[in-house]
Amino acid sequence: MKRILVTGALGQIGSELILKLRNIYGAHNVIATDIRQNDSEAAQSGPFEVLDVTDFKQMMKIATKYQVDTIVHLAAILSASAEAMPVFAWNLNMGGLLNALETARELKLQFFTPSSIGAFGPSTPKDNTPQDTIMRPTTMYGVNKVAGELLADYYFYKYGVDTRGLRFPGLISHVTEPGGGTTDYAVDIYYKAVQEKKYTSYIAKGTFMDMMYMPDALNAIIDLMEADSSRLVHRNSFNVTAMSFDPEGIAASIRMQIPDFKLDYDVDPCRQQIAESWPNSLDASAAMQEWGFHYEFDLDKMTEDMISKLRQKLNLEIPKP
Ligand code: NAD
Ligand code: AKB
Repeated sequence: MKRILVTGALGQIGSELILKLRNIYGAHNVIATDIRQNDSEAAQSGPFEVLDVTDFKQMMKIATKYQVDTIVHLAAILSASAEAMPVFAWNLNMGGLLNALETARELKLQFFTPSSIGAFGPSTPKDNTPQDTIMRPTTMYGVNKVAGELLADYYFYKYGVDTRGLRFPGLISHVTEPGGGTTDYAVDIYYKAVQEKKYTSYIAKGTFMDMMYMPDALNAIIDLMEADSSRLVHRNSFNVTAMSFDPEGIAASIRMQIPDFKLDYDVDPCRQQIAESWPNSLDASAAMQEWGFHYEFDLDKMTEDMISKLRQKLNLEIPKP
């Protein structure tokens, strides 16, 4: 990667990935694009272009203008929103992906896009879910992700495009709030914990899902993209994970920092059904073996960092011991 075009760059992942890529590869070598513009650091700290990923001509124009050698395709809608707008989700998630792959094929670019634990379904083995296993998702988001993994593999085998991907679990971060996902509760809970010392979970007690802290997710993207291509047996997409917990588990971790934190439940049937169709925990050994995947943050280390960063961000007083 030397000159990188990022789509959907103002979202939860992109707004942090852009800054990290600019630190490593140089600000002018990372072209942030999104369908909207704002005054965030990601939009202001280097080249930015408005790009709707469903517009192939515009994508080609921007990629050619900046002579990029890599495309990181992030623009998509997430699981809960996709379930509410399935046709819109198909058109954006698949149409945008096809345009990004075609751009990579025509301009001979390296290519990255994230898949998700959403690619798995109720018939997938739930615990220590293998890299290669049954994938019959029951959500539109999951259908998009499985089809996307296959399509990216197809572009590698058919056209030699250097496609790579990660099956991300729920990502937890403090810079940009997530939107439209099923795992968003695991971010919301920290905001409510520092502000109100209580949280009402829309995910039920006992529902385990994989999660990862954003710094580890960003490192995983860069490590995979920089990995020796000849070592990659699985390209699209690698299981990666750093932790698995249910709402009680994250609440217990928060209580180590905020002892009087209270958790109750008002379960949302739609997001609960999605969560129940996903694995409890993933096996990430293929990623470890093929390109050295590792993570730094377990649940308690992430909780400590999230709470401290959110208190700074929200200008909240740090309680005296
Ligand atoms: P996000 O919803 O936070 O950001 C998506 C961005 O895409 C937004 O800034 C939005 O403005 C932009 N966008 C929407 N429609 C667009 C269009 N037509 N053209 C261009 N941009 C458009 O999403 P995210 O969490 O940053 O996720 C990025 C990718 O990572 C997605 O493919 C998602 O499925 C995947 N993923 C995310 C997570 C997670 O927990 N965040 C987990 C697994 C996989
Ligand atoms: C979602 O909940 O939709 C995302 C994901 C795990 O893909 N966070």
